[in-house]
Amino acid sequence: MADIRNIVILTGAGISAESGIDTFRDAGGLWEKHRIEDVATPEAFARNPALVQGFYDARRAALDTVEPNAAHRALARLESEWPRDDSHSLLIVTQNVDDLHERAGAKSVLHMHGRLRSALCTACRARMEWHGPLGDAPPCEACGAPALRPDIVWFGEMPYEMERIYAALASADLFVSIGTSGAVYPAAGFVQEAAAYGARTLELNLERSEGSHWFDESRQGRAGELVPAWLD
Ligand code: BV8
Ligand code: ZN
Repeated sequence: MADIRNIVILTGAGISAESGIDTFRDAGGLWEKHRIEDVATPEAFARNPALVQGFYDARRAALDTVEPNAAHRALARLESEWPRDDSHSLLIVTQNVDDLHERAGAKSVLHMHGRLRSALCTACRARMEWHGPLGDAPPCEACGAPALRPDIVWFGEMPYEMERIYAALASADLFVSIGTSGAVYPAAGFVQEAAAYGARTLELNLERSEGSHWFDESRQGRAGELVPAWLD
């Protein structure tokens, strides 16, 4: 790792699996209990806001019952030891909407698909920290309207901070993907973007993913073991 100055780490649901948070596509995953079209699109929210609010209220509440695992802690340690000068950078881009990276101590975390513990006002577009349920239509802290939705990027919506992500990929020496199936774009295309700019690419995942063939190296195993081992 000594020759690495700029690193981008992409994480997906697999890094939180050992903390007890459902992944999306494994057996019994979130999407098995709900069809994506039913709960994770703007159309679903317009059609049945109570169902969608309930789906996210349950997942937000579940955050109180889980803890970061060894993989989250290993990444936080890597970040704390990363050189702090303008010729080094480390960015964790997560597809996850949980707060386990932050609770493990990571600071440089970019939630490209939003966060469970944030609410977005559909009236004034304000975003605010939110830990309770949204299903009972609480008023927006900025404009007072009962118009808060989960601050989650749904299918068909633009992920957050894409320019910042592509800038980081363009200057990365190393791109590491941890616990993602490579099924969802634009995240699934980041490995090709980074490689096109000359980054080395590494995948750490329980099994081979849809994107494994794009990586210089792909290791299979549980994140709780693979990530600390990668950093030792
Ligand atoms: C966009 C928030 C355009 C929700 C998520 C038709 C209509 C509209 C769009 C599309 C379309 N067709 C295609 C698209 C594009 C679409 C897409 O890619 N669809 C896929 C299904 C084909 N993408 C979008 O819509 C994106 N937006 O395209 O906007 C646009 C452009 C310009 C202007 C405006 C708009 C937005 C996508 C974001 C959707 N929101 N999340 C929520 O969380 O409820 S995506 C959702 O799936 C998750 O957030 C997650 O990020 C993502 C991928 O899942 P993974 O994280 O990879 O999890 P998964 O279960 O799939 O895999 C887990 C992996 O971990 C497995 O490989 C497993 O082996 C491994 N694992 C398990 N245990 C462990 C482990 N690994 C290690 N250790 C373990 N212990
Ligand atoms: Zn508002």
